[in-house]
Amino acid sequence: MLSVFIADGDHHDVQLTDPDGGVVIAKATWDRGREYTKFFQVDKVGDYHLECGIHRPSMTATIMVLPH
Ligand SMILES: [Cu+2]
Repeated sequence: MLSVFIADGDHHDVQLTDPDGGVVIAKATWDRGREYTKFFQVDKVGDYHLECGIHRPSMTATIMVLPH
């Protein structure tokens, strides 16, 4: 589960991709003052990238998926 509260910046175009660049959470606009909760499943080990298309490269996050 990914839970994000948008504290700053009016709009963000956010997308989550898997280690091969495949889309896990489709690009959507997230707005200030709202909380977004997304559920997703991982089927690959590696780095998943959360990125805002408006504010990259500074507004990014990496979710590391480790082997079980
Ligand atoms: Cu942004």
